[in-house]
Amino acid sequence: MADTLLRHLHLATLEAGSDYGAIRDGALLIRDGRIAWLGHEADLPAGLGEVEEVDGDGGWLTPGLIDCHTHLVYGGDRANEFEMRLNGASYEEIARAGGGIRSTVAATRAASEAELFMASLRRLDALLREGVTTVEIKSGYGLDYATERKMLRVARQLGEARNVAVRTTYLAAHALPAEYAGRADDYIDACMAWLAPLADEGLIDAVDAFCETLGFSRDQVERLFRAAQQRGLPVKLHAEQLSDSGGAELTARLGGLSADHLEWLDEQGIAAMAAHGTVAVLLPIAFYCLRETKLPPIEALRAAGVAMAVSTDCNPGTAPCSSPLLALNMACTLFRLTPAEALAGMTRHAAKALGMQDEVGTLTVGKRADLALWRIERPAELCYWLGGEPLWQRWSNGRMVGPASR
Ligand code: DI6
Ligand code: FE
Repeated sequence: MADTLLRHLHLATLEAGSDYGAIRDGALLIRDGRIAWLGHEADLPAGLGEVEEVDGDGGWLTPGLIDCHTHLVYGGDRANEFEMRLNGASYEEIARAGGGIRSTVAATRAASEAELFMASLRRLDALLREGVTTVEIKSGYGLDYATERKMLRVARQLGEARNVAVRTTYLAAHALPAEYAGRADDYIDACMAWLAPLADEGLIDAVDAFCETLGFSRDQVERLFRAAQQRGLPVKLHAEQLSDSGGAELTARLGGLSADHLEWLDEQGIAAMAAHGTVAVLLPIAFYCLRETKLPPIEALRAAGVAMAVSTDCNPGTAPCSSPLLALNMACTLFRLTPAEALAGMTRHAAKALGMQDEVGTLTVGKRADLALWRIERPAELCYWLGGEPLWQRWSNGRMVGPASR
């Protein structure tokens, strides 16, 4: 494959430091799927040999976006519950009518692998149209072996069907299925038993859980995480979303990749995350949809130097959203991140949240050429516009794969 030279564009390298790591009037060379050179166009090395040129027409090139926390494989949707609530039904009434996570579990169990794939592909394609080149996808709407496996298989199939890197996360400990009512410890044992064969099949890249009074206790999460770590799998946690359960502190202490949500995170949790380099994954769409009022402690996380990632949380209950750009906007408007922080949160820090920081997340020589080219005049526009389809081109593994599907 001939080398590709992207020129007549500006680079937002997102390397550490301020101002997006911007290089105006830049150029970037792709060789063998990797970034081989980047800098000011005026400094292009001589004797590049035969290259295929792409004229960026003055746009901005960023690392491809990384959506590091999604539940995008699921059956059905919950639009009916949204409507019921707005017509006055309470959460309890909806739950009694079989609603909430349980309704998604029922729909996901009922869907065939092909149906689940097609429904999820539409959501994935929406992410790609907004510049995503890496996406994390969780299981967690199966809550039984066969359906957790089906979800993870579909996630892998999505990665094969499209030019995007998929990281799978095993989230069987998302909710207690009705079959295990009153037996949460037994259910954690089951999650641990399912882990081995699913990992052996190559279906699991990381392990997650929902640590909450509604979900699982710290002790239960710790048991599951130790089993994951014995198999060499990294861990991450839904922590401190609705109350302070100390989940972030646990995850940090175990050397986990990230703690996610964090509205109720306390000082101790922040200190532990800072000490262990655990990434804080912020999910402003879920905050918005739940009409939360308690903000995650952004200023304290910033002061402690904790890396903050931003993600869609794409799921049918609390974030029916497949727009990473909307998540960037809400990270700014609701959580008061600067646009530079938000964009680092969906590139550099999101890569770290997936343990992929040596491979993707910044424009750096040697990293994979996963890139997004935007029709914008300044990087802050990626956080500013609501809609508008600013993506122009996407590269995955050095291949130009267009703004849309494929
Ligand atoms: N926290 C969330 O926001 C989602 N899961 C979780 O642990 C909600 C999932 C759902 O309601 O379907
Ligand atoms: Fe989530």
